[in-house]
Amino acid sequence: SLQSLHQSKMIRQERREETGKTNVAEIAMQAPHAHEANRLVYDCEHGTQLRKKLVRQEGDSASSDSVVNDVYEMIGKVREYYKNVMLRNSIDAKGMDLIINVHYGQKYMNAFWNGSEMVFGDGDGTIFSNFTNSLDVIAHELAHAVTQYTANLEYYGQSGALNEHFSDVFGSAIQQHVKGQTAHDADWLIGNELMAKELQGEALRSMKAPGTAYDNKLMGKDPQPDHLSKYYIGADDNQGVHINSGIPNKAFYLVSMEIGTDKAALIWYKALSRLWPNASFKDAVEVIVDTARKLTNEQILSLGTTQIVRAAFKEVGMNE
Ligand code: ASN
Ligand code: ZN
Repeated sequence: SLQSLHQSKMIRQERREETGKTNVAEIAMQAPHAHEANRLVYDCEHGTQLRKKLVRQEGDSASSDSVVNDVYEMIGKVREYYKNVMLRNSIDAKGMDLIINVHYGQKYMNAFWNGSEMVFGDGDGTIFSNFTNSLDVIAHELAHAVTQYTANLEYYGQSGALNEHFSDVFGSAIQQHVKGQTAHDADWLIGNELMAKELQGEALRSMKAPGTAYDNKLMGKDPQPDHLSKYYIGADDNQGVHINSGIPNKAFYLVSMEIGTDKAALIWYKALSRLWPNASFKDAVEVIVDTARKLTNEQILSLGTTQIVRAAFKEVGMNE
C-alpha cells in the first residue's frame, strides 16, 4: 500500500534531502506536540452569515442534526486521508482548523471554499439535495483550500481549470480511498449523491466520460470536453474553469486505471506542491510527468509509470 511506501527507507531518505516547506511541515507533523486540526461545524440557520452558531466542535458528541454529523464525520475522513496517505497535516500542513458552515442560505444550490472556510447549501430538495450528502463534493471543497496553500492556482482560464481539476482529483480519490474502492470499481462521478428527484441525471460531472453527466430535460448534458481539441474559449464560468477541467480529469482517470488511484493521486499531490499561480495546461503536464519520473527514480513508483502518465495526457490532446 501507499502507506507502507511512505514508511519505506526511500521516503525517509527523500524527506531528509528535500528542503521545501511541505517537507518541513511533514517533519513537524511527526513531532510529539504537533497540533492536529480541529473540526468546527457552524449552522448558518438558513442565513448568509458565516460562523453564526457553533453546533459541533472536535470531540463533541453527536448533534441532533444529521447534516452536522455527516459533514463532521466526512471531514474527519478527508483529514485522515491527507495525514495518512499524503503525510499532510490539514489545509496548510500546520494543522489549521477545519471550519465548516452548513444550512447556508435558503435552498442554496452550491458549496464553496471562500478562502478561509467551507460553506454548504441545503439544495432545494427538487433539483439538488443537501451538498453535504456527497463525500466527493466535500473533499472537492477542502482540496480548494489545499490548492490555495500550495500552487495557489488563479481561478480563471487554464490555471482555474487546473484548480478545478485538482479539486475533482482529490474529491474522487478520497471518496474511493474511504470506500475502499479500486479505480475499476469507482463510478468516477462528482456529486451523484446530491441529485434530487427532478434532476434525473447522474451527477455534476464525470471524470471517466466528461460531457456525459446529468442527462435530463432541465439542464441537458454537462458541458465538459474530454479532449483539448474541444477546449472552451468563452467567458462563462471564469473562462470555463468547471468546463475545461474535464480534459485533465480524463487523463487522471486513465492513469488511475493503469496504476491505481492512490498512486496517481500521490503524483498529482506532489505535482500540486510544485506548480504556481498562473500555470498553464502545458506547465501542468510537464510538472506532473516530471513528478512521475522523480517518484519512479526513487523507486516509490514502478518502472513505466512515467510512460503511462505521458500516454494519458497524449490521449486527451495535452501532450504531443
Ligand atoms: N462548488 C463550486 C466549486 O467548488 C463553487 C465555485 O464555483 N467555486 O467549484
Ligand atoms: Zn471547485
